[in-house]
Amino acid sequence: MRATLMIGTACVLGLGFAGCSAAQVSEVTTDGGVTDGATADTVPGYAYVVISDVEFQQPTFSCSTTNAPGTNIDAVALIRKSIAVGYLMKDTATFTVGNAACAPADCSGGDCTYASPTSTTSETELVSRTEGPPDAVVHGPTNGSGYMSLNGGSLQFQIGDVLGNGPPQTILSGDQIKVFEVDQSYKTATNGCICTPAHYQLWVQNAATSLQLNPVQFDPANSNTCGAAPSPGYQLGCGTTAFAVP
Ligand SMILES: [Ca+2]
Ligand SMILES: [Ca+2]
Repeated sequence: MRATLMIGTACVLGLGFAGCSAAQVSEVTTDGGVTDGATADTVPGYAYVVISDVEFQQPTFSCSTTNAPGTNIDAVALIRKSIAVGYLMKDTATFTVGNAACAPADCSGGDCTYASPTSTTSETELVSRTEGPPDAVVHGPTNGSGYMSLNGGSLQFQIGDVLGNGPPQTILSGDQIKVFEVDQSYKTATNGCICTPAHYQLWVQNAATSLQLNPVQFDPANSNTCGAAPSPGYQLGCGTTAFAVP
């Protein structure tokens, strides 16, 4: 079977995906080491991930329930052969405010503490809480740490190494993307966390396409809200969820 690998993926991973001319993309055949110099005709993976918060579309959603409205992102892992090989890469995430954002006065306590731009905490600080391995903690009466509320917005980013450092990794067919969302698995006997499993879309992107992924596994702690497993064709994450890259 003839397979091709691409060398010089830096141009594939580059912002804006400009400049990937045929001359810059080398092809290597792996069926005997013959290099014919032809350009591979498909981009062999995805450079970016996008999480888009749709929790506000749920009939039970209310801004006043908490001060952490919508999807609460702790971390995002790239899973390859059942092993986490990377996490959301530092300094690559861009947050986009959503149209359905809760205003500060609408959130519990009159402050959407974990959401940008409605919190006094800077967007840079909030976004940085999504980088690297999971570390979110809900502290009960005092502020939690290690996560960001999307508040109807979206987050686009790349995947780095197991500490979230660069360079960015290419996401491949057969991989999984696992989003760690502050859900029932973060609830303890004493922290008083409501910890609603939030609903969101997950997309992977390359120069040619933006592809919405299907969830393949929900966390068992969220079965009351999410069910035991995603139904065929269901396209939303629900709390901490693994998605398959086709
Ligand atoms: Ca975190
Ligand atoms: Ca949540």
